[in-house]
Amino acid sequence: MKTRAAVAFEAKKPLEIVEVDLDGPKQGEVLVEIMATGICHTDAYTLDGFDSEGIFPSILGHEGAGVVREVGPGVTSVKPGDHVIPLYTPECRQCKSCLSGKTNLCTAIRATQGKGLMPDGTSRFSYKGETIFHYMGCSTFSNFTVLPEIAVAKIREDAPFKTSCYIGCGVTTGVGAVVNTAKVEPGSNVVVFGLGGIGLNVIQGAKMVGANRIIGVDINPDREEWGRKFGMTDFIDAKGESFARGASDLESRTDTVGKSRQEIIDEVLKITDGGADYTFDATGNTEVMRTALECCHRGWGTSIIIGVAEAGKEIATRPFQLVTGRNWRGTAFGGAKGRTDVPKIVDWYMDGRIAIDPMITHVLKLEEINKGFDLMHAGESIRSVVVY
Ligand code: NAD
Ligand code: AHE
Ligand code: ZN
Repeated sequence: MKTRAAVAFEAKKPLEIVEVDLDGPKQGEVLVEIMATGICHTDAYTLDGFDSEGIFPSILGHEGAGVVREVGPGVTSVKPGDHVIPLYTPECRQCKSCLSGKTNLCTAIRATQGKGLMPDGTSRFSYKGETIFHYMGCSTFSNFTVLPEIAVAKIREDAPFKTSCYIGCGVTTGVGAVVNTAKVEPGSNVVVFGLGGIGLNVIQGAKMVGANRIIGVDINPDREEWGRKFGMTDFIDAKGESFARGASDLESRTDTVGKSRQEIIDEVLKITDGGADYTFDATGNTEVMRTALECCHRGWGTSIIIGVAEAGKEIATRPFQLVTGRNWRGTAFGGAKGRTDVPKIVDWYMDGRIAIDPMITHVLKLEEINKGFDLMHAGESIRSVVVY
């Protein structure tokens, strides 16, 4: 079949809207009509050439919601008409990782997924006879896409696509980092670095579990108002007055201007009487990751890395930070087991336990998708969503 898609033909070039060819679902696969997709910073990071797994030409997008239109042979868990959220972290319930009960990082199809291919080693997408690669196993920037059955979560039919697509990454990642990975206890002091599409969800997760002080840190002062809407109690303006509106991402990813790491650490230590119980990096900046670790309370504080760092970047700290009881951990997809946990998070949203609607700041047509990336880079959007 033919489908409209925004194709990333090359790194660092705008997406192009074209009609691509899509082969139907094979054994264990489903065809999904994507109704809406969010634009996550990880899509921008791959498009900008920072992803060591980035492959072009490809169809990006991994934060979608849609309807199953066709199933391939052997598919038993979903049927045409079911509403689903694609999962970049699948849940096969059979691999060593799934059976361990210790991780959400299902390994059943990770190797082919990282190469932009379906589990049988081929792509379903092509354009003028040339292969177009899948992305994160999802490719939600295509109106129709093919996914393995183990990479879709069936959700309730009354959940709106326009907002529930955000559960496909940002909401689950942020809230899940608090609930599943850190397991933040009521009364804890929490610091969140980066108050964007992910960080604001960390804040609302921390509020939901009854955290005490919830401190937000950002280089964009406009994010103070956003953080307070979702439960932030204190804000640290990391860049002070030197933040230039419209600064490029790369520029904003350095901390050479504005507050020093030590100044930020000192402020956190003062507010929390010695350090935070939990800190979260939602920036992808390795210097910020270090600051986040060093803001933790001696003896027990835990820092969770959510942000995805550019290829080649490494984290560093004095080993003494860990010797003296700080913990450094990371999380992918908020530690959520997709097929099991995503329908529950949709319920939390529909029951009003978590908010999504106010974070969808821009609704775009597929033809306007590049504007979504521009808004993100300019710090003007929280989440842009493309509605097909
Ligand atoms: P975003 O662009 O919406 O938000 C990033 C925020 O960080 C912005 O508010 C920006 O002003 C702020 N920021 C940038 N540099 C900073 C600095 N030096 N100090 C303080 N704040 C700074 O991005 P997002 O969609 O929220 O994604 C955030 C990060 O999380 C990205 O790296 C993304 O790739 C990653 N991510 C990881 C997972 C996962 O499963 N681990 C899932 C989704 C996204
Ligand atoms: N491809 C990158 C790593 C990218 C990465 O860490 N992705 C996160 C999800 S970000 C969603 O917005 C993730 O789930 N990682 C676990 C995994 O298996 O990919 C690189 O560095 O090569
Ligand atoms: Zn994402």
